[in-house]
Amino acid sequence: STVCVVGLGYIGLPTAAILAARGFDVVGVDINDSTVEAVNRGEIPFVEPDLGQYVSDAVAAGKLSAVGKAEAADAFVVAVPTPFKGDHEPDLSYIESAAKSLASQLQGGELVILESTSPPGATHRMAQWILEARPDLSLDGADGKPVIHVAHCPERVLPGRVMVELVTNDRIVGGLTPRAAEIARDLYRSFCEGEILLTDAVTAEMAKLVENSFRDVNIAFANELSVIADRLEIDVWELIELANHHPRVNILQPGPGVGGHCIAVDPWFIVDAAPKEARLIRTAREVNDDKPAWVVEKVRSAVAGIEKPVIVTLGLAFKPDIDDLRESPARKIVADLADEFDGSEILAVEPHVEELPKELANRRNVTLSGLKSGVRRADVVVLLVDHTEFKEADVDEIGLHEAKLVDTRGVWG
Ligand code: SAJ
Repeated sequence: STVCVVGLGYIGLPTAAILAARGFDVVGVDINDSTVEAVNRGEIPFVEPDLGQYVSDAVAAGKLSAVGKAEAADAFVVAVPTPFKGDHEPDLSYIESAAKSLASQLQGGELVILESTSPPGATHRMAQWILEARPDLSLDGADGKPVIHVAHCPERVLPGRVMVELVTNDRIVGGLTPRAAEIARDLYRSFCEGEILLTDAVTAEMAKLVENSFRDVNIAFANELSVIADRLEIDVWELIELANHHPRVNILQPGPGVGGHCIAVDPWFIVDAAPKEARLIRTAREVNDDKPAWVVEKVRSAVAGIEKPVIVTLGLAFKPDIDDLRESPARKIVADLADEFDGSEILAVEPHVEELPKELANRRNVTLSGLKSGVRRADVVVLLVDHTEFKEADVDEIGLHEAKLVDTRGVWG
C-alpha cells in the first residue's frame, strides 16, 4: 500500500525511509525544493547515522520519491514543524497547510497521522481543517459519509540514534476514534518492534510533552544546583556524584543551558495550555533559559582585569558528538560574549562544523579555530559542549592549564 509523508525533516524523512524499507510505496512531500531534489538523488539534507543508506536504497529500489505537493495515498503521515509564535504560543500554521493540502487528495477510508509534537487539541484541530475543506467526509461515518481515520503518534527518537530508536522504542498511538488508533497501530507494527500503546489523541499529545518536560525539569534541578554550589564554593560534580550513590536519587548533569528542538520547546506547550497550573514546568524552563547568562557572568569575572582578553569557547552544538547547532545554548553564549567583549577576540572551536553559523560569522571578533591553536592563545577557555574530542584531549599538550577555565560541563573540573 501507499504512504504519503508530509514534511521530510528530522522525523519525516527517517519515517518515510523505514516505511519504504518495509515495502510501502512512499511519497515524501516537502516545500523545500532542495530537500526534494536531494531525496530524489538518494541523498539526505542533514546528518543522521544510517539514514543515508536507507534513503539511497529506497530511492534506488523505486520505493521512495519526493515531490512538492501531497499525492493520493492510503495513509498520510504529517511530520511538519510546530514552532512558537509570539510569547511561546504554539504555531500550528504548518499543520494547517499540511491538512489543507492533503485534504484534496482524500477519497474516504484513509488514515491520517499527525506525528509533529503538538499542543493538546492539535490533532482534533487538524481533523477540523480537513473536514472544513472536505465536508463530504467524516471522522465516524455519521450521515453515511466516508470516514477518515485520524490519529496522533508522537515520535520520541533521539537525534543521532533515530534509525535504531524508530525500531526499538515503544510507541504511543492516540486515535480521535478507537478504530483510528487500531488502524494506525497496524502501520507502525510494520517497523516498530517496541510495544505500541493505544490511547486517545489528547493523551498521546500530552504524553510526548510530559516526557520532554520531565527531562527539562530534571535538568533544571541540576542547573540550579550548579548555581547554588558555585555560590557556596563547592564542587557541583562531586556533590551530584555523591548524592547519586543513594539508591533512589539520580540527578542529571548541569550544563550551559538546554538546547535542541524539543526539550527547550515542548514544555511551553503545556504552560500555554494551562498557564496557572504549570508552575514548576514554567520555572524549570526559566531556570534553564537563564543558564547561558550565568555562564557569561562567569566569563566576565574570569577575565576581570585582563585587557582585550582572548576568549576561547569549546563547542557550539546543542549536545556532545553531533553537528546540530539548533537552539544551542553554546551558540547563544558565544554570540553574547561577542557582543559584550567587542574589542576582544573570540575563538570558537567546533570540530563538527566547517563554518560558523551566520549570526556568528557576521561578527568581526569571532573566528572558527582549531582546539590546540585556540587554547594556546587563550586568556580564558570556556568549555560549553562535552564533545569526546575535548574530553580526550591531553590537557598538558594543548596547554590548557595556562589559561583560566570556565568548565560548564565538568569535563576538566
Ligand atoms: N542536557 C543537560 N544535562 C543532562 C542531559 C541533557 O544539560 O543531564 C542538555 C543537553 O546538553 C541538550 C539538552 O539537554 O542541550 C537536550 O538533550 P537530550 O539528549 O536530553 O535530548 P534531545 O533534545 O536530543 O532529545 C529529546 C529526547 N527526549 C527525552 O529524552 C525525554 C528524545 O527522546 C525526543 O525524541 C526528542 O527530545 C524529541 O524529539 O522530542
